[in-house]
Amino acid sequence: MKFLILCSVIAVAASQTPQEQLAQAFKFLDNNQDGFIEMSEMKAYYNTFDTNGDCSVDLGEFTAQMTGVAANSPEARGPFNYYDGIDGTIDNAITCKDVDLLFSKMDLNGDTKTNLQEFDTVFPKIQAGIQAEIENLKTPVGK
Ligand SMILES: [Ca+2]
Ligand SMILES: [Ca+2]
Ligand SMILES: [Ca+2]
Repeated sequence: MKFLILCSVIAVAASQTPQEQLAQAFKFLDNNQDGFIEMSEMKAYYNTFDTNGDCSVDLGEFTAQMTGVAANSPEARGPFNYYDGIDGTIDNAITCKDVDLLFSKMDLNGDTKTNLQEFDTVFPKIQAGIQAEIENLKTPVGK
């Protein structure tokens, strides 16, 4: 369940509706259950990946949180590439900057909190972005 957001495309149960997935993901990230996802809560989640605390999560740290997914499979690489590239550079690291930018993507009205309505708007886009990365990786090079 740890990897719910970062690997949302593969982690969620197929039996759930998109709305259920969304509500579950929101509830998971809203650690203190006050109805808002705060930066501190995003950081806490990020820190479960960034186990050595250097503000950089590499593919190894990322996939260490996944079960049943090969480290270099499209299903692992796709979400990694998506989050890695949020700051506009693919440097094989999901950095604190990527997370900051992910959070500002979610906080549409800029009040430093993400409510369910904002999450409802942004989460499907994140999922679509990840899906696109996975499809991209599955397409043979040179096509
Ligand atoms: Ca909260
Ligand atoms: Ca990066
Ligand atoms: Ca907000």
